[in-house]
Amino acid sequence: MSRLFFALPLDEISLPLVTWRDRLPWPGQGVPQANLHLTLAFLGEASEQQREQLLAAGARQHCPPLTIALDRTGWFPRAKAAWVGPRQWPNELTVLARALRRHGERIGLGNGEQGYTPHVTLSRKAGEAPATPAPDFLLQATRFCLYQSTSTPDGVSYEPLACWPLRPRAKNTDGI
Ligand code: 2AM
Repeated sequence: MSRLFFALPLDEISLPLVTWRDRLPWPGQGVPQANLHLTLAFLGEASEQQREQLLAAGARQHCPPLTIALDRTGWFPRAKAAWVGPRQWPNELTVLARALRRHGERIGLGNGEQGYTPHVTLSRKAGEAPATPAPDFLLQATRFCLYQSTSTPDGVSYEPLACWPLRPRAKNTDGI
C-alpha cells in the first residue's frame, strides 16, 4: 500500500516562499521547502493496482498550463495547517482537481470531501492563523504529479511517482 495524492509542484517559487515565511512571525512548524506543493486531490492508501490505475488516469488527463496568484493566507484550525493560497483561481484548476478526485473515487479512494480550497501548507501544528502581510507570489504551473507520501524517522517525505505536462486537449482538426 502507498499513501498517494495528486498535486502541483511549486518548482521555482518554493525557495522564495520559504524565505518569505521564515522572515515572518509565521505560526507553527515550517514545512521543509522540498515538501511544498499545492494539493489537487488527496487519495489516501492505495494498492499497487490502484496506483497503476491512477498513473494511467494521470497520463490521460488534459488541462492547460495554470497561472495561480498566491495572494492570501489562511488556516485550517482542525488540521492546524497555516497556508498561502489564491483569492481567485482559474476555473481550469477546479476542473482538474475535480477530475482527479473523481478518478480516485471511481476506484474507492479519497476522503469523501467535495469542496476544494487550493492552498500551499507552509506550516503544521499552527495554533493560530498567520497574521502577516498578504503574500504576492505567482505559481506558473506547467505540470502536475502523482506523489507518494512516506513517513521516515526524519519526518514525512513526498516523492513524485510520475509527472505530466499541463496541456490542453488537442483541437480536433478533422472538422468533426
Ligand atoms: P495539505 O495540503 O493541507 O497539507 C499529503 O499528505 C498531502 O495530502 C498534504 O498536502 C495534505 O494536505 C493532504 N492530505 C493529507 N491528509 C489528508 C486528508 N485526510 N484529507 C485531505 N487532504 C489530506
